[in-house]
Formats: sequence, structure tokens, C-alpha cells
Amino acid sequence: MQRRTERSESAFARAADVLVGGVNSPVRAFKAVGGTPPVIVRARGSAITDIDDNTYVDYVGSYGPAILGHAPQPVVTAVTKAARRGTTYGAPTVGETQLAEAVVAAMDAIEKVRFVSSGTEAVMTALRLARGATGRDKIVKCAGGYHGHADAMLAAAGSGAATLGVPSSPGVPAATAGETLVVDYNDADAVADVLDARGGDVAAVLVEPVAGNMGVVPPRDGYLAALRSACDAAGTLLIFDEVITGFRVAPGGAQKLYGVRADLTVLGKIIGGGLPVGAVGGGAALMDHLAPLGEIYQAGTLSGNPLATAAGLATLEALADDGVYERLEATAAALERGLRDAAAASGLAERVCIQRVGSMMSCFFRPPPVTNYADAAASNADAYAAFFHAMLDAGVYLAPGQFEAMFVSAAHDDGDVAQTIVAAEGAFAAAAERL
Ligand code: KE4
Repeated sequence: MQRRTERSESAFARAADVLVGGVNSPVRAFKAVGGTPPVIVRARGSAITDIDDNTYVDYVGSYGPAILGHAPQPVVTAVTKAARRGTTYGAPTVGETQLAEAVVAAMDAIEKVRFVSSGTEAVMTALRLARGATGRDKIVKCAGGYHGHADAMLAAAGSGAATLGVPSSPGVPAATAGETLVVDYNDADAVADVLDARGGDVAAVLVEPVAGNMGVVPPRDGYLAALRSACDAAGTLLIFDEVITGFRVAPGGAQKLYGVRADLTVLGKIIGGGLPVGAVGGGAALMDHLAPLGEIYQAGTLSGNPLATAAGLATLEALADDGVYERLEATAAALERGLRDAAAASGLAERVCIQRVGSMMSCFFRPPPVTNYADAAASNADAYAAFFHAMLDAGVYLAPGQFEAMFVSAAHDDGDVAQTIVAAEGAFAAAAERL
């Protein structure tokens, strides 16, 4: 497909005059893959269209929220109706209660919820709640785990694993990063060792139960259960960041899929149906430490916004329909098989690593397996960039970075999968030249 790009190029140049890097979130700027990002004008179902009128099969899905596909009618109807009643009141509404009830009904470990306006804000709230409730300051996170851009989360591994974190961004005080201990994902012994040594100082272990920000990396058998046991032994809270996996990998999130309950759960993306919603949830006794019942302060002008909660509720109601998750699984499994076949056709069967959990998956340009961030970081970024651009030119829109996930939606059909596989045959050939 000969993509026209003139209008995107001029629109993006105009954006760069007033928006830093032309974007409002860095990944969108294509720095990891090069080139000019298509400037999007509309999306419907599995398709997304740019200002040059190129239409693509979309596997970014806004990095997770668009599990129903774009502009699903139930969501459009709910948001339109809500907007006619006003966009925000700064007061209690029935809609936020209904969304919270839907979350509580689906997530066994959640009895109460606090809504906020982003995943970052939800993680910030969960960390403050954990620290306030335990009286402890340290947080353990995994290298390659992304939990939003709050200072405490912008901590990289210090020298050697499980040492005090060091800032991974200018502007983060060393003292703040130093309150974060960084271990490898999928290394339960590292967490057990840290908690044995410092458990009395550690408020919480925070983990993406299925890693989605180093590419898709599933938990090893027993890993999540081992974290649960280690936290129980140390009196440390276990926080699952399910901003991606919540309502993605199962109606009850990764907790339902793997049978391990978290003390606090962070949600976002899908529960907002494409509008700004984040949430932290947990047992009532723990959650009631938050103001106004408890002493731990947290607030937000647009938290529980009527449009956002209407979009979220319509999304969760649509996901509750019979067969949705079965269809997501069938489509994603067919796509995975097709991608594996396309890779093999280019002689890459043993030189790429495709990993999938439900309707989220990644293709790493390195031999399998990928079990942690160090494995993921050893992928060939040039090969990914070649694959990405070949797919884009063939009408398939992937995330512009190796460390993101591909998301299949309920709107993707057999035709989309067939088009994607044909595109992948050429794209793997292009990538093979870089490997
Ligand atoms: P937001 O603040 O972006 O709503 O959520 C932060 C967050 C928290 N936890 C997890 C597991 C997440 O994946 C995210 C955000 N994910 C990225 C995609 N890797 C959002 C895309 C972006 O940064 O533009």
C-alpha cells in the first residue's frame, strides 16, 4: 500500500510548535521506530484512519482501553446521553456507584473502590494508602514494570538487583527513588530475599501480574503465588497493577486467571471505556483509611466523572455479554498462529519470540523465551522498527515500540486477521534483513 503522509507530516509539524514533541504522551512520537506518526482523525471498530485517509487495522487500541473496538455503539450512546445531562458536577452520582458495583462484582478481592482520572493517579493513591496503612515507606517494584509517571515509580535498579532505586528521570529526587527497591520480574526469590532482609520497612510489593510494558511477559508458574506468600510472611501488602490486565485477560483480571488475590488492585484503561478513569480497590478495612473516612488524603476534581463512568459502565456491561471473552481468545489465538507461521516462512521461527496472554500479545525480535526486562531489552530494536514500518505501510497499526503490547478487540474479525498475516509475511522478511 502506498501510504500518503503529507497531511500527517504538516499536521504533526504544526503540533510540534505548541505541544512538546507534538504529543501529549512520549510513545506517540515514534522516537523508538522513527518516522512521522499518522495523525488520526477517526476510528470505528477495528479500523483507525489518519488525516491522509489511510485506514489501518488497529492493534494499539489506545494502549488497552478499546477492548470493544472503537466507537462501540453502547459507549457512544451512554456518553451522548450523559453529556446532555451535564459533563461534571463535583458531586455524588448514581453512575459512579454503578461502575464501582460492576468492579466489585467482577473482582473478588475488591470490596470498595476509589475512582481517579488516570492509572498514574491510581498507582499514586495505592502507594500512599499502602504506606499510610502499614506505617512503612519502602516499595518493591520490578525492572521493566511501568506503573505511570509518579516520582516513586521512576526508579531504576541501582547497582545490583534489589538495591535502593536510583532516579530514572531528571526531576525525581534521589531520596524518593531511594524508597523504591527494584527486583527482576519473575524472580520470586529476589522478592523473598528483600522481604526477609527488609520486610519490616516494605509497605508493598507492586507488580503487573502479566507484564505488559516490557512487551507481554507472562508470570512463571507459581510466581504470583510466591509473591503472595512472601508478602503475607512479611506483613507487606501485595498490589497488582491491573491497569492493562483488568477486564483484559479475564473479567476478574489476572487475579481470576491465576487465582492469586491482591491486597490492593489498580485499574484503568478498559474501566473508562476510552474516557479518563483510574481506580484503586481493595478490602473495605484497608480502603477506609482513605479520606474522608480515614486520615490518608486523596482527592480529584474530575474523579468519577459522569461521562467517564457512563463510558466505563457501558463497556463493562458489553463485556459481560455471553461469549465476548471466548471470541477475544479465538481471534487472538488465530492471530498468534498466523504470526508464528509468517515468522517461520521468513526463517525466523527460532529468532523471534511471540508471547500472548488472552487478547494481549507481543513479538520480540530475539530468540524465545522472554521472562524479564533484561531478556526483553536484548531484542533487536532495528528489526522491530523495520517490522513496524512494513506493517504500517501494509495497513496494520502496531504500537511504535518493542516494549508495548498488541491488543486484539472484540471488533477484530477474520478478515482483519487475514490482512494482518499477509502484511506480516512481508514485514518479517523486512525484519530478517536487520536480524
Ligand atoms: P496512565 O497514567 O497512562 O493512565 O496509566 C499508567 C499505567 C499504569 N499501569 C500500567 C500497567 C500501565 O500500562 C500504564 C500506562 N500504560 C502506557 C502503555 N504502556 C500508556 C501509554 C502511554 O504512556 O501513552
